[in-house]
Amino acid sequence: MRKITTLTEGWRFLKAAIPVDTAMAYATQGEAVTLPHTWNVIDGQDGGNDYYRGTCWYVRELTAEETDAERLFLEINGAAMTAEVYLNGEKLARHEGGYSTFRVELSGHLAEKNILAISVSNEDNTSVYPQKADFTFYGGLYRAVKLIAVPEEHFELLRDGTPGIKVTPVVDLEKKSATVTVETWHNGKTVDITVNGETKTVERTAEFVIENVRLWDGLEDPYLYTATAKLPSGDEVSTRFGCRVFACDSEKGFFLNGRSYPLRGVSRHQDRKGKGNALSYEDHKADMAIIRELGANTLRLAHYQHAQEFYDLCDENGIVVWAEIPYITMHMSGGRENTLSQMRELITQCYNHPCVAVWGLSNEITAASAVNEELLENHRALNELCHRMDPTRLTTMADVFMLEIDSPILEIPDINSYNLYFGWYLGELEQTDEFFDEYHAKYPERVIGFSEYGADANPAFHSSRPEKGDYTEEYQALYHEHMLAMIEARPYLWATHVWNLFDFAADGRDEGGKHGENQKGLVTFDRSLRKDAFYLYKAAWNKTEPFVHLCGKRYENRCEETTEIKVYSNCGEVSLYVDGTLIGTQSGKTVFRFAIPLMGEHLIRAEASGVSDTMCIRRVSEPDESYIFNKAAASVTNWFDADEIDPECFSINDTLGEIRSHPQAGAVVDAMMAKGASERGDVADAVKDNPALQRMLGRMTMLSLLKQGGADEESIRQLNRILQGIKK
Ligand code: GCB
Repeated sequence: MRKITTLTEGWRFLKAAIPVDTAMAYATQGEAVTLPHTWNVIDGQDGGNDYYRGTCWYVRELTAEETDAERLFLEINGAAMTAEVYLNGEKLARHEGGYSTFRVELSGHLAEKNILAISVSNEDNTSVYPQKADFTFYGGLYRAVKLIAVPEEHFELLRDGTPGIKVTPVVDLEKKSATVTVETWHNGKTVDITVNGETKTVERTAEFVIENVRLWDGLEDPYLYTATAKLPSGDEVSTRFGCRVFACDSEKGFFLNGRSYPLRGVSRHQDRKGKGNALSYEDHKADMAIIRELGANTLRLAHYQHAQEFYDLCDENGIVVWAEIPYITMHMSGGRENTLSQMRELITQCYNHPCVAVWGLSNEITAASAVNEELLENHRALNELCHRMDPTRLTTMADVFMLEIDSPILEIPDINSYNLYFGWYLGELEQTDEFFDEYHAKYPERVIGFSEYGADANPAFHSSRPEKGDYTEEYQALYHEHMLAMIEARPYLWATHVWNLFDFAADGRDEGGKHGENQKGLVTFDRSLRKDAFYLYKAAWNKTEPFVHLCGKRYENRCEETTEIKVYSNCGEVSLYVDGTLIGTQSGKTVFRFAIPLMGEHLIRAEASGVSDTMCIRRVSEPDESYIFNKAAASVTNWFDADEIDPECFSINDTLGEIRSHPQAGAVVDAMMAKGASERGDVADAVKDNPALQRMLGRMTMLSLLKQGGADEESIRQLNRILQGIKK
């Protein structure tokens, strides 16, 4: 018999790096908290990059009833980022890594009265990942803490947080059968293992054959089997598993159970507004409901191991998962062992989940590190570890856009993926298309995916002329319309993941009208508002029932004589009514556009296959200032009318590449850029020395480069005047 007690109540919390003896004295005083808990719920979400990163204590008395066991283990499902466990002042364990489960044996150290004290630290250091990344590293005991009481004879609990049971199903699609190997770890002699109604008594490992196997078949039928193992002592473990076949093809993309199954979905960060990473099961379920509504069939669970409950939800809902460790942005010479231990734990703890398709080795690791032998060796070691522990799954990596496609690091994982933000941080939307076309043409035999893309949007901001960098809901929607079409035209992309499903905390950010948030989410941080771009993907992916969405509901006050009404729908035909009158009916796919004259206040209704959506908009004489984030940049849009610019001469509308191909015009911009570079130091050097980046910059217009660099109106006008004086 195994008894599990979740230690929710009774904790005292102390935000101070004090010695254990002092901390223990707080077992009955100090701030009372319940778990899950993070100390960065406010300061980690409000901007300024000033959240508390240090050591805190969680102290609790254990009752006699709680400690009554033959063998007693403490299970911690998430202690961010490092933790030390003390019982009655004696240090029993240290764990490094904030996202995985670990266990500590308490039996043998118990006394009459027992005080458990756990110090947790999210202080910066040079050996535990993550240290540099675009999200808040919340500190705390932010998942469950449990006591597990087991008999003397029991399943293994200590090694890398193992579930004690490992199930490997191998499916024969032709024979419609699966061979299921169940391995167990325990200190007994024999074990009874049961799968699908059949029980075998073995020492450790048993093999079963399931005929007429019901497959775990993605969204359509994510069927789960259960394997149970029981020792004579009564200790029992069980796990669900799924029988499925994943495969990747460099031309045809991803395959599930022998059929083409393009993976199209989103990434998820786990945190929430007002809660940080201290989530309830209800929170996880609510996230999954949004994912189902969207119609995504894959999730990249970024950038670390997520809660077991969430992988369970992915199993149950047929979502194919990319799982990864937080080896991110910057390689640390002292962090090699930590990358390996976090990967060991990830695989040990997530192995049985049928949803997991790939192990991600790292994310944008060359953003702040050179590709040198040390980095390559670390990746080879991780890759080998994955293959050794799990020959059934592929490894992958999320590459930063400026990583050269012929870099040797791309040859390490089984398949690859790029994070590209053309059309947001840098460059134009179409450069994404060009990037993949070039890659695929150069390496037709390599499997490539699109692991991140997105644009920030604050749903308070709106524009009829959306532009990169304006943070409007409309630009985000346009950006994703482009990407959706780009993806649909490239079936070889094995997986694509929008960055991100939800806005999330990045305390170092301060932009787009919000402090401390990355606003690339399709849904707001508190999950209360779906931005228009959410419905674009819903229209493309969710086939369950007809739906229609009117874009621009929050963009009520408009100035223009004729305004565009955009409708997203999964139906083939959409009708638009203005003030009750039918304006038009259009056939098409996903995006439907109507132009309507704006006179006063209008009630707009879109209708398709028996469903409808309505909104109200009105004509105003002056632009509504509350819709504009960057008032200075917004005025730039219309500076130059077409007739103001002489097309025979250079202008800021030409690309940097075109301008540089002319000696005189090139000298002008080079001089200007050299001045900018001397002000920027190492960043500029990194740009100068990076040929991939140089090529990309060459394709951008001078105007977009200047705006991106934050140039003011007068210097842009001045440069344009000079360029207009130079004949092409
Ligand atoms: C990336 C990172 C991700 C960031 C994202 C962004 O490439 O992998 O962690 O949040 O870009 O929004 O800049």
